Amino acid sequence: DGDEFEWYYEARNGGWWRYETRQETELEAAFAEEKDRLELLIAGHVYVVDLQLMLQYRKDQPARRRTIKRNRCSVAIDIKGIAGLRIE
Ligand code: V3L
Repeated sequence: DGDEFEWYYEARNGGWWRYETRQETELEAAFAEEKDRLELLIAGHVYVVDLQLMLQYRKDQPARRRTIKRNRCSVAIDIKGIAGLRIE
């Protein structure tokens, strides 16, 4: 299905991590609703995802940001794994 999208956050040393499926669904819904931002609970911490600037950061550590990407499934990118679980 060429109209499906996947969501990624950047790896610190190059490449991309895919968000877990449930969070991808939340991200896609927020994007469709044209929300400016949403909050996700990740490993017990609240993260802010800014859909205007397309970045995420832990709410209490806003300087440690990661770029995010909404990627069409048919477009190949350098994927390291999903939510910290390595592929390969
Ligand atoms: N989903 C899952 N875990 C996350 C996410 C997310 N959206 N955002 C941050 N973490 P920070 P390298 C990542 C984890 O940004 O060295 C990867 O998933 C984050 O996990 O400083 O970048 C890997 O597991 C990190 O463990 O707030 O390639 C790991 O980093 C922790 O939250 C190493 O990946 C702090 O991230």
